[in-house]
Amino acid sequence: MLGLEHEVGAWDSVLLEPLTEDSFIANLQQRFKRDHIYTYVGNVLVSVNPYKKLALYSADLVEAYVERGPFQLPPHIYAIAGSAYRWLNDRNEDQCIIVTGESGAGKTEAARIVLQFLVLVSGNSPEVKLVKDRLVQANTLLEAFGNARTMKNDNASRFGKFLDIEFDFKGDPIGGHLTHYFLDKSRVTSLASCDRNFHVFYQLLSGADIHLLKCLKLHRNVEQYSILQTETNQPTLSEEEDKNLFVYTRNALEILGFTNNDIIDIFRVIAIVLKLGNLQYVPCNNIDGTEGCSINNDYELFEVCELLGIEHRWLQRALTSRQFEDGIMTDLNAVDAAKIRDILCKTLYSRLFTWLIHRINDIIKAKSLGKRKVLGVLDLYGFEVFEENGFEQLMINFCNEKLHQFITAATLKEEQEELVKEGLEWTKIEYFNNIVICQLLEHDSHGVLSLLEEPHVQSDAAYLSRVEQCCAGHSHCLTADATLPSHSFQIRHYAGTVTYRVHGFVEKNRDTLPKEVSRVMFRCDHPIMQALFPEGNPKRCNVKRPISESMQIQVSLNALLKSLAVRQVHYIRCLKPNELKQPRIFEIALIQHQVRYLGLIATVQMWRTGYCYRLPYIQFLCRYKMVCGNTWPRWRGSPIEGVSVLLRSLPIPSAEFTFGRTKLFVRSPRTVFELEDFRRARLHDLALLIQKVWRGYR
Ligand code: AD9
Ligand code: MG
Repeated sequence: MLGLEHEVGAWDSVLLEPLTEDSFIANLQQRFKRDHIYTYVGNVLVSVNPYKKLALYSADLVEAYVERGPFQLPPHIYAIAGSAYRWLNDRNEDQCIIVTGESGAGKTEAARIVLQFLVLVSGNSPEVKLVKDRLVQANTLLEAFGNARTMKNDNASRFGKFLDIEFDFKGDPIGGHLTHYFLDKSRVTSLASCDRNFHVFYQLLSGADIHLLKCLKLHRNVEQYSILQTETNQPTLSEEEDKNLFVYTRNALEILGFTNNDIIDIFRVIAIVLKLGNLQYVPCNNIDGTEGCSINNDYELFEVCELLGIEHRWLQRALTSRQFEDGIMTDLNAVDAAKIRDILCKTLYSRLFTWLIHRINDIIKAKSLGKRKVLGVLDLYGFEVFEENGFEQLMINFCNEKLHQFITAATLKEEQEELVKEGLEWTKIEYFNNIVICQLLEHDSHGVLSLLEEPHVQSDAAYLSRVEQCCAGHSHCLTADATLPSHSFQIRHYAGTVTYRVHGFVEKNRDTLPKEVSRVMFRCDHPIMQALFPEGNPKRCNVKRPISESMQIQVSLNALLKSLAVRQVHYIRCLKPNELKQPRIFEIALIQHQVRYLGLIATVQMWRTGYCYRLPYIQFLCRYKMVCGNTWPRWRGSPIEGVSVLLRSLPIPSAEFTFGRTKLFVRSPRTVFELEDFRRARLHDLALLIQKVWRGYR
């Protein structure tokens, strides 16, 4: 159990004296060495990944954090989750916890700990327990299907996840909703040398019993499947681990209410992807002298067709020929046919993932109507830069850039602007505003992402040339430079410089599955194919072309950030202490880099001189006038005078408050919680008084 007496360094960096970047990092390091991985910057929690299991998470500790409230116990994710939960219940306001940090910094673990807190802190009626079980299992399931090992992280999230949990007036979860962002589907068919494919492939092969394997026409051996092969092939997880994790994944499906048939159908799609990926094409000459191809290992295709429930000739024709608008069929050469095979594998997998999320959302949707509040947890993929970076990294880093902009605007820019507007004395705190990079990426007509949408950009070379025309000379973009590798451009992101190779950009951005393949998939007997390939329905004419990946991510991310802007937001900033994924190693240079780009020193300065909370006078009076007790409502006058009277009656030092033009500013979070405690105690007294009067009346 964490005890106050064993604290190391400063809990809250705001209290550091002197405050410098060095003292800030030294404090984190001193605490990290003693396994104190959490430190506050005001009400922001900084977490340094320990890369080892720590005894920091238990039902007892949850209880302690609930009983004693935040800021009375050492910094912890439970304290942040506890604050959000309290605000939700006491103030009836929607909440959000944003977890940030680069790949491997500990965001997904932190999000899991938040969920664990919410599960432990809320009620235990059978209905509530069922909702909680399902929320937890949804998380487990999505990790199996949406996470994979990369060079940076053995359990890297390959999709962005926003889980909104709905609560009733008692503070019990009654349902939830998941939103996902851009799945890195390209890894289904192409893996970097140290990476693995999505966990579920390995889990299924190791964990399925012999009957299931037979039913899916699979072999246990990973080496049999080409989409699971890399040059080095060093899967980190052992077969035993994958086998155990398969039990969790299967359990998750069962607890979420998927029937046995549903589960087999889902794994059948995984088996189809594995076997499709094995198809080999050999070139052949057609009678008319053109180049065609045939499938070398046709037995795989026969099995795929059995699993799909479709005649072999239909799929074989769709995979080896192409129909043009005028109805004329031509044979594909082996290279193009292999491309279609890969697109089909990726489309099948990513649409299965989306289908799973829709099903989960139906299952976890709140059943009861009525007033509810939501607490969301945002866990995206972290900023990443590899030796070679492609379309996926651009999408992922774009998300991080936008999120960073949101946080900077909320915590540094708007905060300072408001202080000036309210007439408070203020020395401006300097920070880097990455809006310039966001504009470089998503400018309406010539942003790096918008250029991908131009109708005449039909090849990677055409795209690169447009980037060179439109972005050359931008302070955060480098193009056509002798120092760059060929076919690439470079972006100086808020968190580091990344060189992107344009290979595959145009194709990956558009959903280019040929119509005839969709039509064949729609005709399959497999029960979910019609849902996965609706555009293949011959009765649906004029189906709109699907929106491109980059447009989709821009639209959905902007919608998310808009919705977050009206919530009370809490921040967990995760730091990665080393690139070796090892415990006990704290690389100062690596931490310094993250501290700088996250703007943490500016955040500490903001907190030292600034205010954690503000409320218009009239709202402050409405909420807290009751804590004045018997002295109220003797006073009459303007709201600001009322607030002065109120504050004089409280045992809180006046230095904690500053009067602005229209709002009262409060310095430390501790004071806000004190005010809330006074209010709660007063409400309790009033309830007792009412009971007494009521009894007397009866
Ligand atoms: V990514 O952007 O999805 O690639 P994350 O999500 O930031 O990344 P993740 O939470 O997956 O990183 O953490 C990486 C690994 O660090 C985990 O698999 C754990 O092995 C380890 N980790 C992270 N946080 C903790 C913790 N609080 N305690 C122990 C941890 N280990
Ligand atoms: Mg993650």
